[in-house]
Amino acid sequence: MKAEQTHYQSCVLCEAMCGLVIQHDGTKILSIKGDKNDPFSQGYICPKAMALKDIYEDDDRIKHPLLKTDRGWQEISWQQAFDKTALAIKQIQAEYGQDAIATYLGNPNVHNTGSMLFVPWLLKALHSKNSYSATSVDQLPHQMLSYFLFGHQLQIPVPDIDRCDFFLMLGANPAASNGSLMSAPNIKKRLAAIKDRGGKIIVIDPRKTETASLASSHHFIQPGSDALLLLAMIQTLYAENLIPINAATKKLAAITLNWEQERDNIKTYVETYTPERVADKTGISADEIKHLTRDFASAQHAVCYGRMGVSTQQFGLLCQYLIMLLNILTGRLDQQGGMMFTRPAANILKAVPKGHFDRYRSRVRQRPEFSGELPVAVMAEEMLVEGSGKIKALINIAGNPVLSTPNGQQMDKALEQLDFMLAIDFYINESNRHANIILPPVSPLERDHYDLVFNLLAVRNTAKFSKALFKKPQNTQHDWQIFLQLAKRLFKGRTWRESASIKLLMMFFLKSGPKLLLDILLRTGPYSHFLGSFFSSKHLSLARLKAQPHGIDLGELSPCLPQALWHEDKTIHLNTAFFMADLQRVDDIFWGSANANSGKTKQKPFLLIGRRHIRSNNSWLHNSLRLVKGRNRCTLHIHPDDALHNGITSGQTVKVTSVSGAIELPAQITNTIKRGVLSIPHGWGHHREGIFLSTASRHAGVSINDISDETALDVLSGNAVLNGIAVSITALKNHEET
Ligand SMILES: Nc1nc2c(c(=O)[nH]1)N[C@H]1C(S)=C(S)[C@@H](COP(=O)(O)OP(=O)(O)OC[C@H]3O[C@@H](n4cnc5c(=O)[nH]c(N)nc54)[C@H](O)[C@@H]3O)O[C@H]1N2
Ligand SMILES: Nc1nc2c(c(=O)[nH]1)N[C@H]1C(S)=C(S)[C@@H](COP(=O)(O)OP(=O)(O)OC[C@H]3O[C@@H](n4cnc5c(=O)[nH]c(N)nc54)[C@H](O)[C@@H]3O)O[C@H]1N2
Ligand code: SF4
Ligand SMILES: [Mo]
Repeated sequence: MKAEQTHYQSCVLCEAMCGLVIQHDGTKILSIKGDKNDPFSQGYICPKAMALKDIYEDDDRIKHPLLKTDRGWQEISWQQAFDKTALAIKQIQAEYGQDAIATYLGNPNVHNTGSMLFVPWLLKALHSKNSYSATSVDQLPHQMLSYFLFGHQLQIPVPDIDRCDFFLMLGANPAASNGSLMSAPNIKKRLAAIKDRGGKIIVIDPRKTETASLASSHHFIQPGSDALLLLAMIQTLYAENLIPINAATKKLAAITLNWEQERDNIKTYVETYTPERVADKTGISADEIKHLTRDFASAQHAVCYGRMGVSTQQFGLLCQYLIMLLNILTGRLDQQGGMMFTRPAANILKAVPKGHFDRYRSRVRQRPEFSGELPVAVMAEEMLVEGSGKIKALINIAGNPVLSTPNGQQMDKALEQLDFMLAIDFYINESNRHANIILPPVSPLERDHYDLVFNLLAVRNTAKFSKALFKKPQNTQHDWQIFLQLAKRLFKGRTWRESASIKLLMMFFLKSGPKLLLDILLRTGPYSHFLGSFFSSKHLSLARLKAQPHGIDLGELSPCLPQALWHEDKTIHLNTAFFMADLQRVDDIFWGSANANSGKTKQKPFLLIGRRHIRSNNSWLHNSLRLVKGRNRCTLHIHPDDALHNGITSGQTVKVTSVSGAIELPAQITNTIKRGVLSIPHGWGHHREGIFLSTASRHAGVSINDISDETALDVLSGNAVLNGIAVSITALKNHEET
């Protein structure tokens, strides 16, 4: 046996960035534990960390480029794979135009340093308007909000959880997700600390979640009605004169464009949304809404935060806007214990476009782009509807749209009929089974890591460089190398300027990869001052970070305004007219003749929402035996009264039907869900033919996105509606124990 060695690195599986201590013998992983010396996570890890070992050892993981042939998948060389791919793309673009190639970027790209830095070059080489990503089934409202208010799509403030004493949380379940747009390892401890210092946590959720059970109080809310609750809270602030005049609100007033006028506009907009009027629609009484508002306004350090449950619903962007207004009106933005901006050591904001809106629209549904992306809910129709401008090919990078985007069955059909599909992924998932070529990058333990994205969204400023645990095996490629190799071939023969730019890029970066860029970002970042000049060895640099394998602490969040504003006039632009225009839709849906849900959805008796589990990660960790063993987790949560009323007993198979289709799964009767609401986790349903997944989970579960509705959008942002899907249920005869 070889000598045991210790390696330190950060986990890349979710947003919490936990520090790991990995014992290994040079080829095998012996154990993965939490790193007590990591200044951010301080020893915490969750059960998913061990999946890094499972992914590394997984025989189903692809290690060579694959070409689909009549005789099945054939291994080919990297050179062949790159050349074939580039040729196919060039031919399709020559025949059908540049927009005939679509790209879909999945979630793991943002957990991959090389992908973050180099995928823009591939996109640039393709130059297609059909650019899609998981953003529009996730945080698009947050990005649009930050673009409009602060002038940059990624200037997203986060809750200062460690110093707040009143945490109002809507549509988030960090006890299962470990926090999102709020990187906060060991969230349960951080939440417990709020209560220990005499503070309160209030959770608003149609489910009494793992987080809700840790909270001071929980309010069941009708899915999709948060905008009403938030409007009523703001109405109460005005009606009861609860808007404080203090240093915090004065500072915000001074840096907000047309503050007085906007403040009066808001008052007029919200006037009719009284707590009494919205109580029945939300399921929260008028008295509770008023109390909540008073408590929020009077707490010393309060913050209101909303995540997936309020972003991926019919009023995603309006909800995020109203949450921000609540924070701004009560002086919580940029204040200790409130919503604060971060100061990451390597700041990518300068390198990322600030954003733009509605420069062009999708062909079929005329949906506006945001910052060069169209909503993924329109991707399948752009592939299926005939006509000039139809998508003919897809490059799917670290994504699984068949399981992750609305109406997966339609997506499945759309991918099947493409002329060409390339997947860059180390698994053959439900989407990639339709690929012609699959290019597998190395696994997460074979690459260096610096978290460019989640340090931007972390509740404390820290920095850490993780060296790869294992050397990249010969004849394998990093994601970023794949992107550059393809970009090089696609740029060939283009204008002199384009060819020159890619040659220069290749010269500098094909060898150094992300490291050179990372070093520049660190040396030019906000912590350069305390460490000396650009070339000084004391400067915060990559070398300096490498010498600190546990990472370094850069302190708590501190006020960043007005410096963090990107609008030229250095003010916050509330843009009330743009956001409040959506109130018309609120009125139509809640008081008019429109259906309770947007899109083609017809009235149905139940509203369906999702859920996450600590041992799942979207659609792709279900081949790790240790994470999937035990009881089937892909169950239908239903309230006991609803079960009784519909003749459903525990474990009974239930057919859940929406306008998009039907799925069948076992019932789990629980009073942790609101009456009239059902819940199914996403990412399951691996039964489709042709995928590589050898654990029993191959046959477990169904995909909720087979019944979500691609036409249901948060119209203001284009984000998909994944929570609050109208469905009906039927109890089936067969009875199986769960
Ligand atoms: N109904 C419903 N649907 C949802 C959600 C929901 O709450 N409810 N959540 C949504 C959200 S928030 C998200 S982010 C999306 C996620 O949706 P997607 O991003 O489309 O899918 P993932 O399940 O994350 O699949 C990731 C794929 O990337 C591959 N992969 C992992 N690491 C790497 C890598 O380093 N490089 C490459 N090239 N590939 C890699 C994995 O093998 C896997 O096949 O799902 C969304 N869909
Ligand atoms: N273990 C695990 N961790 C993960 C992931 C994972 O799949 N598994 N995925 C990662 C990713 S990509 C992301 S984006 C984050 C997401 O992290 P979170 O935003 O914390 O996501 P969820 O756990 O889905 O929590 C959403 C909550 O919204 C509630 N909800 C649904 N509809 C409504 C509504 O209309 N109103 C209100 N108020 N609440 C509603 C749901 O019941 C649920 O409790 O998690 C990340 N971390
Ligand atoms: S919470 Fe779990 S999955 Fe997320 S970073 Fe930490 S160990 Fe990894
Ligand atoms: Mo996500």
